[in-house]
Amino acid sequence: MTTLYYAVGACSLAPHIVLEWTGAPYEAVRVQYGSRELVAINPAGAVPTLREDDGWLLTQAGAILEYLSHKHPEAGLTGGDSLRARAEAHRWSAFFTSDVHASFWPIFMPYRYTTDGSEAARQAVVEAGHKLVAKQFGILDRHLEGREYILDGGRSVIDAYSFPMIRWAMRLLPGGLKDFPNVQALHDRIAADPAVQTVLAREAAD
Ligand SMILES: N[C@@H](CCC(=O)N[C@@H](CS)C(=O)NCC(=O)O)C(=O)O
Repeated sequence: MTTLYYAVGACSLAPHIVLEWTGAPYEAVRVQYGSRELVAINPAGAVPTLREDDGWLLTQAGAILEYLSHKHPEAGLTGGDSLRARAEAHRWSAFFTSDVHASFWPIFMPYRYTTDGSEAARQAVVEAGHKLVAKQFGILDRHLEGREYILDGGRSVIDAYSFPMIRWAMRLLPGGLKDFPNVQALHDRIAADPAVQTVLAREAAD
């Protein structure tokens, strides 16, 4: 059986949702970042980490999501199979990995971005992070104008990828999503899905 190692509320929420969407059996194992258990499986100590029952391991959220979408084509989560559809899926996956996820790092770990240990310096880094996140959410919001989902081919793994990051923005941006109504609508659409509610309840209950 496929096993997903996840941490509550982390980006691993995306493959957790996708596994639920596929309807195939899987095991979700809650871990702590950097724990001995996780480092033994993934030396980076990070989630998501996916393991197949022959021992094959896959890390990196974007790669895991692409793998799951092609492993379960019947679930219809690739966003389309044409050359351009695949390129668009890759483009938006890279956007979430490199632009959106990375823009949260100064907020989550401001001490990594300054050698000044003062509270004022830490706060300045966090505020710079807020600006970066807002810039990326502005791009996503404009893209979503008039769309239900991120890719032309309908609901896809890329929507699942956006979901944990949208939740972070709701919690961490000073104005939440008030300037991003299309992102709010995407959030509400995904959050209303019964499979997503199942996963959120599981992560909250563990
Ligand atoms: N580039 C990796 C980043 C994974 C990552 O940093 N995940 C976070 C949770 S959202 C984590 O496990 N952080 C713990 C750490 O880096 O120590 C990916 O996209 O999968």
